[in-house]
Amino acid sequence: MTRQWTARLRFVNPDKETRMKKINDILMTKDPFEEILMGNEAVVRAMVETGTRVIASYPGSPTPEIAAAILSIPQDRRPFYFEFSVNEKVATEVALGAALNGNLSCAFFKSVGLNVALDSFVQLSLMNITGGMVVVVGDDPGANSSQNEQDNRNVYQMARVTVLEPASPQEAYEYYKHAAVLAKKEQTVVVLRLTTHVCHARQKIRFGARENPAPYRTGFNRANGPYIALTTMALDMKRNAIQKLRRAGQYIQQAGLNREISSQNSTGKGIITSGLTFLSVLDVLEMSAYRPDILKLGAVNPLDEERVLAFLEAHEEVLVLEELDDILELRIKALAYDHGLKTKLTGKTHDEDFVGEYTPDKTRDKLAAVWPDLAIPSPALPALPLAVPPRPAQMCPGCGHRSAFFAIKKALEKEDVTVADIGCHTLGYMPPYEMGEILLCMGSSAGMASGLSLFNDQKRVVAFLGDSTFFHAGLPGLINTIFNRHNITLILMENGTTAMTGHQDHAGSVIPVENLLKSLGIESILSCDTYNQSKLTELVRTSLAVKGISVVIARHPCMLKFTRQKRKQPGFVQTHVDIDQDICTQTRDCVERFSCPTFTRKPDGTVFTHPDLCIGDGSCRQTCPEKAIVFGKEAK
Ligand SMILES: Cc1ncc(C[n+]2csc(CCOP(=O)(O)OP(=O)(O)O)c2C)c(N)n1
Repeated sequence: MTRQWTARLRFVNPDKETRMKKINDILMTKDPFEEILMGNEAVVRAMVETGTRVIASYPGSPTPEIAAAILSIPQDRRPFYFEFSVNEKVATEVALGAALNGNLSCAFFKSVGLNVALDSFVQLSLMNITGGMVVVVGDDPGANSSQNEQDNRNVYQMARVTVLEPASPQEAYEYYKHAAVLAKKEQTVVVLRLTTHVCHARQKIRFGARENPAPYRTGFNRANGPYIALTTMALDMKRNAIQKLRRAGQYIQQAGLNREISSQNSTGKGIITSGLTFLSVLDVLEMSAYRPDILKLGAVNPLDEERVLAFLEAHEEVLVLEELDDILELRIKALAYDHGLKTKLTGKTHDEDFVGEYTPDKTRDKLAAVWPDLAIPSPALPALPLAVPPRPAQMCPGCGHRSAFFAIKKALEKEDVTVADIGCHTLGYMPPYEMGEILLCMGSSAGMASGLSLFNDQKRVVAFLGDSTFFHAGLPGLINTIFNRHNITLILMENGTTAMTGHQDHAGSVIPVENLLKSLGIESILSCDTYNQSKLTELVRTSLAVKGISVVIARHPCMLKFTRQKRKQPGFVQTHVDIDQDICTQTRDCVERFSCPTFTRKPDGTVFTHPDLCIGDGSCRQTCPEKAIVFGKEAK
């Protein structure tokens, strides 16, 4: 199958360093220009052009490149204030506070970040946000880098917020600008709903000019409120939110955000779609026997009922094609029912329709099932000459978490229960470590472990937690453990960064984790470097013998971050380890128990190392009972 529309988006990743150096110049250019940018980067240019003044975020895929692009602009040139907040809820609150001072503001985060922000987020539409506020949420259909593929469109109707959904990086840029204009005009919040491949695709985009930023404002005035949504006050504020949403609908119509792509030979058929699915539909219809008309919705809330009704009336059959849940479909069916329309409406018909991204292949299958006479050929991508072996996710060479898992496993019994949390250390659940048997969401390990420990004298319960997650949502669970005197061992995997999402800074750089733990009154806090494996094993054993809460801080800097920094130093020589084949007796502990990707077993049973993977850290050397792992020739 040819992919003309989705292929116009580029998914390649050129040399990151060079790109990031260039990107800040691009983002700060004064006059209009054209450039190939990633969706996430295009959003930053829109922030610059719209005069967004305060931006707050907590990292998470698919949006961390928004932060990377922002941070590529040196702080003294940055035309806005930016911070990584401690979590998504706080980011939303910081952005709101700044907007109540009169500054256009923005909070951005990933799909599940909205769950964390929700308590504050649902209040936003009730507020008169004088400066205007945009919330950028990166949904992740296909769960490419998330613990689920939740469809946040389910929430927006409840929260009574306007939601714009771009299909491409170009639209991501344009729609952010619309969101900003509307948010300022109505003194409200507008959501820009991105999805993974809109965030990460690259496209040549025509950008506008930028003005010098206006001074920061500090003009909060409670007379612009009410800002306290208590009892009956909340009802008037809700009435106001409904009015704003209605007026947002008028803006959406006037701005032409919902558009129709008409065909000469639609044969009375139409498709209503939005987001990236729209591009997949265009791709697939390149090869069809006829082309249904398309109504492409750029605004998923409020629904442009007038436009949708006119489209339904003009067609005998309409297919609603949307990724994930049947949000549009149910509302469109209700609309058709209310107006007594005879249009045949089809949407999701199988469980699989609710699962995964609507790639051109998936979209093709759905279209072909609903309208076989479209006669769309089956995917015609050439088969690969060799089956590519699956490559499971794994920790990087030299990762301190690997050393930790190797050491901790030695201290555990088979029946002990281990509870995972979210971060690079989640990979501890993979063989050969197999630690962390349950995972919910960020910061959930201490709470779950506490529940598991109740009435449980037979099994010891161990919870893992990363340091960024500790501050994000881990603290309440831990405080609950202390408060209610639960009996767990917490292993804090401290690597000094938010590793999994690209090494963002976190509160631990200002508030040391160990100090905070001590201040909570935990009596048993032990710590060591994870490369000191025998010591870590011993500390975990000691900790497991403690009744009540005990903590082991398993510390080692993230080696990916550390090695990248080291490689930039002049005269740096990469060292690596080798196997001394004269000593090696093929116990294969390095491959089967330590499992660093540097070690590979040949068909004849001998083991060799990959110098291109090995970072020369040597954390593996203590794992070999024969001491056959030695530093290579370049070792210092
Ligand atoms: C609510 C929420 N926000 C953001 C993320 C994205 N995310 C995945 S892991 C992680 C943090 C990992 O940092 P840390 O706890 O320090 O563990 P590390 O990866 O450094 O081992 C983040 C922010 C998420 N999964 N859920």
